[in-house]
Amino acid sequence: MAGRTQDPQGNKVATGGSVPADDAKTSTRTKKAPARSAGARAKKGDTTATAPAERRSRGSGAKTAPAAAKGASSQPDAQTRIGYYREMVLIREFEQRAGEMYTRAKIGGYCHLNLGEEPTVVGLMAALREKDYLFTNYRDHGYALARGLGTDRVMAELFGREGGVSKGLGGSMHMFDAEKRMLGGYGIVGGQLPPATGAALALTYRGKPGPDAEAVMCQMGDGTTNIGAFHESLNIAAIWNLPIVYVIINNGLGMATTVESASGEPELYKRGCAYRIEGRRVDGDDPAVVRRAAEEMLATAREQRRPGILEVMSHRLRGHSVVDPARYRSKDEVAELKRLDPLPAYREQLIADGILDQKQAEQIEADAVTEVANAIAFADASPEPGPEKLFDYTYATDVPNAPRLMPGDPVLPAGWDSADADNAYAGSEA
Ligand SMILES: Cc1ncc(C[n+]2csc(CCOP(=O)(O)OP(=O)(O)O)c2C)c(N)n1
Ligand SMILES: [Mg+2]
Repeated sequence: MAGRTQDPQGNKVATGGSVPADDAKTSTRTKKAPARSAGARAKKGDTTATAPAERRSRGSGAKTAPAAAKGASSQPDAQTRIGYYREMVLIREFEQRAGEMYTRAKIGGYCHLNLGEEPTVVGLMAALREKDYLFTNYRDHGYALARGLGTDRVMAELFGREGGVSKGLGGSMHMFDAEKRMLGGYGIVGGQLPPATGAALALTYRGKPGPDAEAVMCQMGDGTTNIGAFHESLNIAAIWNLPIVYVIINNGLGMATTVESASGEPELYKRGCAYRIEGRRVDGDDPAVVRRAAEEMLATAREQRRPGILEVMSHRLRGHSVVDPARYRSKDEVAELKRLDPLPAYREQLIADGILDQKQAEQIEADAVTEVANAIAFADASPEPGPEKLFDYTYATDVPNAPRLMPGDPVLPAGWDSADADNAYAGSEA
């Protein structure tokens, strides 16, 4: 059913695009024509999520994402919340220093930061189990850190050094670690969706559904929902019952373009309606709310092999990338974003709840400063990959291409000798 509901913890959430045929029809019928103007956006945002206990003001058409229902009713224990704060502060410090390192020309190429999205990132990564698989877009530093790839190795990747997670050959947009099951880091908008969907298909060959089954999380931005690969992937996931959760980080903007001006259905969690994929929208400022919602959708993926869409309402505090001064934002919008910054709010809440005192909070912040400074020193000391490394990681296997194999088939025939690879390749071209 599209409409209002609560999660098992009593947090208000919005849902849409459910599985039963009749409900799917109803939800399509009841949808209104989308508002197009910036002025209408704030009004529309107010009507999306379900009667929240507390609602954030969004000013007059600020280029910020509309708020989702706040879910503050049940919180995890003190240590977990302190742990969330520690992770969020580390990502914040990492991203700020990454921006600085870019201006010092230590980092080249593209560089997109997770500033403002820290609670969303931390909540999502807390929901993901070690054996699950993660695919993300180019705004991937925070995910790599929270997935445990290591501050040193992530910073070294930004610096393009051998000590980086992708041996310095990927850079900011291509964080990858097969052991941690973080399978990228994709620079093409929507590029992560088909391989993530394929990974979910592979899981159906590898094991049976159940509470311990593996699942895939595929993160993307709001703008990505207008790419063809989004719709193709959703359709495949629906008809083949794939264990995948598509997570849409709605930060209100794709570069400088608002969701409302780019999307026929700006309530993005409903965009699975056409494929009968359940969608849910949650507040991205609280890691516990994000975690619970993601865990529930992952459980459905594991146990019932049903895909899901989780829309997380978040903020992009700065420009699209570090070189974007975001001049399209008015002074009021910038001030509003500062007010919406979820990190100081989380800190204040922990102090108000008696979980943290000022001194402890400062210690957590000082620890992050030290850890990131050490990571910068590590990255600086790490050697650059020489040109001889250029082709070392181009192919995953000894064979250049294997388009006809199905998941589970052996890549190499029995008795294959890697010394034959060049001959075979030369032969295939002849
Ligand atoms: C296929 C393709 N088209 C355009 C671009 C240029 N581009 C890079 S990011 C971006 C906006 C994506 O916005 P969104 O999906 O909301 O993600 P966000 O940057 O907000 O995290 C665009 C258009 C691209 N990288 N790939
Ligand atoms: Mg966006």
